[in-house]
Amino acid sequence: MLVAEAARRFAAHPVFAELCHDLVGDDVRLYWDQLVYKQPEKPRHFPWHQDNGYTYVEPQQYLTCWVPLTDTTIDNGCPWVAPGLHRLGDRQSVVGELAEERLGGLGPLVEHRGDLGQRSGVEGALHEHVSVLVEVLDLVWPEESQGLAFGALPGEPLVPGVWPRLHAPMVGVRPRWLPWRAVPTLTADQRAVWERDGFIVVPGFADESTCEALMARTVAICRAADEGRDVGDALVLEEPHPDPAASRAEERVGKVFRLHHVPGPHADLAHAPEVVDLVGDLLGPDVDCFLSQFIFKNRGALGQPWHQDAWYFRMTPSDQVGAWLAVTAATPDNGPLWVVPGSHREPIHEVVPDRRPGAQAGYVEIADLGTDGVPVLMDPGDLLLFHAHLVHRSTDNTTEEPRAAMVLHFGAAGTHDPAVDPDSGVLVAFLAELGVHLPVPLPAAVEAVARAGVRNRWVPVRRGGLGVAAPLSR
Ligand SMILES: O=C(O)CCC(=O)C(=O)O
Repeated sequence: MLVAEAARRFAAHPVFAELCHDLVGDDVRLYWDQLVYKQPEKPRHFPWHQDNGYTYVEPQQYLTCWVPLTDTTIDNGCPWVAPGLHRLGDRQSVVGELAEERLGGLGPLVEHRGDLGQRSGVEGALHEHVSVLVEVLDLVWPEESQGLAFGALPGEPLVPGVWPRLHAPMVGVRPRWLPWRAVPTLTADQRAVWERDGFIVVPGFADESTCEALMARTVAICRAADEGRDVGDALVLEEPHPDPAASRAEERVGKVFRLHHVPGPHADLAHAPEVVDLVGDLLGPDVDCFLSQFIFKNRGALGQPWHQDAWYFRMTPSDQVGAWLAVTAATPDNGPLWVVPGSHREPIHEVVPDRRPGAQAGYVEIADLGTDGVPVLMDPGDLLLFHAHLVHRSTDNTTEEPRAAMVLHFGAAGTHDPAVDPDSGVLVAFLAELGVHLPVPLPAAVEAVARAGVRNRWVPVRRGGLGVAAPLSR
């Protein structure tokens, strides 16, 4: 699993994570993997056994996922199981005997295969992965079907929602628990640039299909909202002055918020190991995503004036990280971001309200900045990571085509966010600082609306240095 990328993706498939969460617990690691290849006409009988007889893991709380890569029949060596004997504990030496005696025989697993597959949804979800897996595994371990075993790590507290940890196969009789990472994280150069400038650009970060999926789902949400259909928790914000010639719903939308906890491409991006590991390098082992917005900047739309995200966030600590993914190109004329390198070391600036006709409600501006900053021109798929104190803006879109970006904001778990503080007094004071004055005492209905806000959920994406699985569509 550590060697082959396709094998790693296979083992990290959300279907396994979901099954593990349901059957083992929340903090589940992959501790063993093996390919078993049964050569034709070379019978290799594996006697009755219990896997825990081989693992020496405490607690004996684990799940083996046995995935057939070829059709599995009685004649070609399918697994056989003794139903119910899992309740008898560790009886390795007598399991065969007990099965014969108490159950009147043992059934082959093959009889249940289709039904089990259908019930758990495994078959469909894995279908696309199997061919690539077979191909890669042929190269890596030409001799050996695929078995994966997942278990809780002994002696560690259970943390909700943690991905399986992948580690090397057992050495001797004791498993070695090794943390595993899907992709390289920040290089020394990137870290140095981050320290110096407060932002880094990762070219070619996301592929075309990721950008297309983000765009397609957001367009679908805009159209559904426009037709009065249910869009779940997503919040669609119209442009204050849309182009009068705009015909499609998405051409009248400025931003769509609250996407990172809804199963789909936005949440997948927020949980992607590539994103989470990079951001985790900056924020530590326990990271949450607290804000998501898809920004359309349609023909003629205004940009956002100079500001620091920390002004809007008011969090403690205030070192959040923004991830701005270019879904379309960001060109000099279509309203790219502009940044002031090094400004992440500055405190939060004073601001004045943005009074331009057509500006989004609530925009503020750092007036008299005294610098022009630099534009960040990007190709589709490029990623900008930036510090919450970095002074930045975006300019107007003077082209005919929309400029689009998917923006996620991450913070260290445990950060104090006044927007979600249970004390309504804190919420009222926070909103007052942003210029939104609510009545005190706060009526329940007003509080509910204020709490919905644009950021209403802190969603774990990394715990203990490991990625947390994205929510699955049911
Ligand atoms: O993408 C834009 O036009 C502005 C985004 C921005 O400044 C922000 O998310 O803080």
